[in-house]
Amino acid sequence: MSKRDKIFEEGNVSGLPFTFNQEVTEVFEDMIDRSVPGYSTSLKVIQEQTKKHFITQSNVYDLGCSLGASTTSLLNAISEQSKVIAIDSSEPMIRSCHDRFKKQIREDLVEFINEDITNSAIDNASVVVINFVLQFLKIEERTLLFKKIYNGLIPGGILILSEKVHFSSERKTKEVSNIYHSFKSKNGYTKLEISSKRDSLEGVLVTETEDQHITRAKEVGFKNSNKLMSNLNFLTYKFKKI
Ligand code: GEK
Repeated sequence: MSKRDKIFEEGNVSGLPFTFNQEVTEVFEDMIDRSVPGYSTSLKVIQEQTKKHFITQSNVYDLGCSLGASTTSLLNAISEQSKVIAIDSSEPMIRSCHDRFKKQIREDLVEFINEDITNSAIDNASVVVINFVLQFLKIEERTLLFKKIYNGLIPGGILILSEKVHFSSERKTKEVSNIYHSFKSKNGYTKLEISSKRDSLEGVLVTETEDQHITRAKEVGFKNSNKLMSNLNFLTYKFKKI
C-alpha cells in the first residue's frame, strides 16, 4: 500500500496547479482510493467487461494507466497471446508502474509507454480503457482521441470510459458535490485539504455532462452505449463498435 496522501494538509502552499509528479505518484493509490467513489468497483467492471469482449490476438489499451491498477484488471481477463499497452504521460507514474510489474511474472505481457495519449497509436484493439483520464485532456483533444480509438478498434471492440461529471442542472451539481465532499471528509480529508485540492485542480480537471460524453461517442461512430456504473458524480460507460 502506498503512503498516505497528505499533499494538501497545509493547504495548496505552492499555489501551483495539480500535476502527476513524483510526490503525487508516491501517494497515488491512497489518493485515488479516498477521492473517487466507486474506484475499486470500476476496476472489477473493467475486468468483467474485458472477459466478455476481448478478442484473441488483439491489443488491449490502458490509456492514462497511472500505477497500472486497470492494467492488472485487463491482464487478468485476456489470453497470453495478447498484450496490454499501458500509456501515461507522467514519467514518475509510468516508471513506478513498470517497477511494480517487474516484480510480477507477467511483465512481458505489458508494453509501458511514456507519452501523451493524444499522440498514441491505437491499432487492432478489442478493449480500450480510459479510467478517469479524459477529464485531464483539453476538450478539443477529447473528440480527436475518441475518433482515433473508434478507428483503432476492431468490430465488436469496446471503449470503457470512466469520468467525473457535472450535471446540466446547477442545483443538482451543487447537491451532489456537497455529498461528494462529505464522502471525502468521511475518508479523512479535512475541509482545507478538500478546498485546496479543488483549487489546484481548477482548469486541470475539466468535467463534462453525461450527455456530452454520449454525444461525442455517437459523433465518432459508436452506435451502442451502456452505463455500467454510477457513483455520485463518477460514471463508467461502455461504447461498442459494431
Ligand atoms: C487507474 N487509469 O488507476 N496522456 C497520458 N496520460 C495522461 C494524460 C495524457 N494526456 N493526462 C493525464 N494523464 C488509472 C487512473 S489517474 C486519475 C488514472 C486521477 C494521466 C496522469 O499522468 C495520471 O497518471 C492519469 O492520467 C490520471 O485506473 O488521478 O483522477
